[in-house]
Amino acid sequence: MKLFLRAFTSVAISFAALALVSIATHAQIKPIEKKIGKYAITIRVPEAIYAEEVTDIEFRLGDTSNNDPVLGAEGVIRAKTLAKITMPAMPGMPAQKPKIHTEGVPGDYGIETYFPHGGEYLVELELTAPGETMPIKVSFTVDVKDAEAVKNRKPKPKPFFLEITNKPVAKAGEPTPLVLAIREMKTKAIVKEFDIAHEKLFHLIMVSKDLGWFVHEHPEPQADGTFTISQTFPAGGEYRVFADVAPKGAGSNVLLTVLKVSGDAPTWNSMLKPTPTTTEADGVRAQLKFGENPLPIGKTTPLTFLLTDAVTSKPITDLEPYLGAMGHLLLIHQDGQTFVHSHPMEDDIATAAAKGGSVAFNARFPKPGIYKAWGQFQRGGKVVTLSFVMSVEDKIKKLTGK
Ligand SMILES: [Cu+2]
Repeated sequence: MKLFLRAFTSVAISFAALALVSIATHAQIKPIEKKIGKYAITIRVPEAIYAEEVTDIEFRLGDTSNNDPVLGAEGVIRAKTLAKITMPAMPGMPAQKPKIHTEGVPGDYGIETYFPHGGEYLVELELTAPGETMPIKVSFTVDVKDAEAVKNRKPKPKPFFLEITNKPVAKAGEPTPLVLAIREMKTKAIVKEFDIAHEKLFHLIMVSKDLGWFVHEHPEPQADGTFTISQTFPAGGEYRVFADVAPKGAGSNVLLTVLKVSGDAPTWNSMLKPTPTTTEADGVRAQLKFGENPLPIGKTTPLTFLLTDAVTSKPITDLEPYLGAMGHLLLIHQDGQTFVHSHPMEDDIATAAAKGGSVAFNARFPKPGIYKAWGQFQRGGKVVTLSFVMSVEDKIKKLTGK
């Protein structure tokens, strides 16, 4: 009853009848209303949207020149509809262009979306009513909660999954051929079309379970939709295989599978402990600067790599674009499963700063814990990888001791 009242009072009287219909099928709605010319657009976004699951956003296109005193604006059927979803804070992310379907009520439409991680997304709609030549454009933002935001919440299935189709018998120290397929969850069909993100169709990130070993590769696309690569794993154990892909029109998707490798245990230190914020590799020293300290949970926050020459301490000024950006940052939680989305800042100011050795990224930590970060930059045609381990603490938990 409470829900009913809240939904009822927040909807304009002319939409009351419509709200009743919606409540029957969707318990939690928060309508956004826009009026453009004679058209009224009502957007119904679920009150809580979570990342990593398919979500239905509905909208209604009404013609207010045909107003019914009870039902409100007459629903416009057979409108041409286009939707585009982007994340303004992460400009390099491929856009989602989800299909729009019609709902049972005339004038009602629905978009099936998938948000890869928490944050604020921009939804842009272009709607052309029959008889109109120009589309009406509506945009609104949706705040998506991290998949981890609520404990013990049963996640809905993702739209795609990653499979190593050749089921390799992997032995440490020996090249292992991997045949990778992205499949649709519903039909199990292999996805054959992808949008390019940062110059590649498929970013393959493989880590040992303890995050001590890391590679970022780009497997070769094959005619049947699979991707192939040969990889030599350094030690026995479990490896996490992440595919960062954008099936055509579906936006960014990070998919995970596990590969077991036989052989001797790693010789590296598998303890994951926070490291100093300065590190060196290949003659480059990196100092990591947090935009906020402590690092926030569930909020997009800047992380900057200040790169200097390890010998002269002078700023690095000869960075080359690597995969279409001045740097790339990958972050994985200590659970070996939670992949943090981070993107280089790509505006003019950030690009100019990067030429002076200060490379800024946006990242979003979905939950507390220890994270390992790998920053990748290119100099003289060679990729330099600089890694850090950092702790992201639950501030509330720390204060209250709970
Ligand atoms: Cu890549």
